[in-house]
Amino acid sequence: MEGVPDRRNLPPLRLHVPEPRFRPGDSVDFGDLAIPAAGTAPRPAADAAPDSFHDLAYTMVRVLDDNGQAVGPWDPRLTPDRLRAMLRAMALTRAFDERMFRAQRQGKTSFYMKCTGEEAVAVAAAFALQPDDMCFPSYRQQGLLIARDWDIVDMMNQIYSNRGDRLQGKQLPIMYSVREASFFSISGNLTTQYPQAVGWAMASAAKGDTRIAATWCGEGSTAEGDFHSACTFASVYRAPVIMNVVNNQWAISSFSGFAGAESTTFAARAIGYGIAGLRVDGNDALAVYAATEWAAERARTNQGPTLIEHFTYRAEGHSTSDDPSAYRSADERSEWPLGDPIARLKQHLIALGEWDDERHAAMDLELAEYVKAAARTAEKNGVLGHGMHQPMETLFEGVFEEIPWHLEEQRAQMLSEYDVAGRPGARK
Ligand SMILES: Cc1ncc(C[n+]2csc(CCOP(=O)(O)OP(=O)(O)O)c2C)c(N)n1
Ligand SMILES: [Mg+2]
Repeated sequence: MEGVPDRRNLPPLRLHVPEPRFRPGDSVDFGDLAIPAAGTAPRPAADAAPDSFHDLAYTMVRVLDDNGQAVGPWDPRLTPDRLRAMLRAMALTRAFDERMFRAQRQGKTSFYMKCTGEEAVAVAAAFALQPDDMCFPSYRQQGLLIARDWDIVDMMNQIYSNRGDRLQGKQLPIMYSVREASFFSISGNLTTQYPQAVGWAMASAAKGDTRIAATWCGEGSTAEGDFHSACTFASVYRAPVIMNVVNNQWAISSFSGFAGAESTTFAARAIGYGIAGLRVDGNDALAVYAATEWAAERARTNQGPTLIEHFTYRAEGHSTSDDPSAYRSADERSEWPLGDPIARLKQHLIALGEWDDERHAAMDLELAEYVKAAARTAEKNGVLGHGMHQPMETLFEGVFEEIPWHLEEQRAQMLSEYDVAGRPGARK
């Protein structure tokens, strides 16, 4: 054809389809993973321009070294009491996860999601934020509520969708909503919390308030359009918000390569938007604390948003509906070079002479008993399969301020056809 160049010598075009490095049965070697030594990343002034520290999006802010010492400019210099409180909140989060996972296997709830190995990401951030800073989490930051001392019986009531459930069984288990703890309703629709957090932060600034927002999403969720529109708004209006990307390397069964991890870091997403970007060792509670504290100071002093990638590893299944042995090597967890966040903070406290194995074992025992007792209390309000826990008519409440006529009609019809226990047959 005229005008079309002769391309016979060109190679055929090829599509690149990412493939995870290790599949079930493969032996795992993370030896070539670039992990900078603790203490090597510089700490810019909180009012430094975002384009003056692009390197921080490619390295890793790390405080705890292999011997459990806190080193370098990011050491937040917390008191032993604060460190112990943080350790306890992380251990409680894990104990809570264990108990609720078991409750799901016992048929007491339909669904649960653990955050094993990622406890530092939520707990250390909660410690670095003010208690009334507004959090817009994903489903894997239960550690925020626990670190804010929210009643775990209340959390369990939601998981059991029982009589004590403040959400009246209208949300999937674990999708908490706690206004009193400045904890925004979790949504199952990935990344919707990002533009919501940015919008909330913009409103806080527009009103001349002093509270900032923080939000979390997984690395897989950065592929959502919502992530990118949130970054644009945050950058343009310099919204007082901290945007956390929890890179646990898996999005159910698809690995981080499908969200772009083969080409660059998730922290580097910040650079294109002119946002401050940090890449942090997510299994190092002190690094997470220091990065959050620094980002919060930027937000509070009108320096604008910060995007923090927390490099971590999802140690267990995506949820109780998942079986990771079907798609990844079982050795990944044990070979993961950044270790376990609880073990690392424990090691640090022991190195300081402020903790020991006996006290740790006693704490674990006490926390296991504590969550067991809480579960018993919550279970008195009902569990899955034990009939209706909320009056059926509440099904129609809480969405519209005034129930529209067509829903009112449906409610009346339902009440005429079902008894109070939800069985067919009109109420007496
Ligand atoms: C918009 C949307 N797409 C897909 C899903 C199904 N889904 C639920 S969780 C998930 C994986 C998310 O992975 P990631 O963002 O890495 O978070 P992680 O679970 O690892 O914490 C997917 C695909 C969903 N809930 N919402
Ligand atoms: Mg993930």
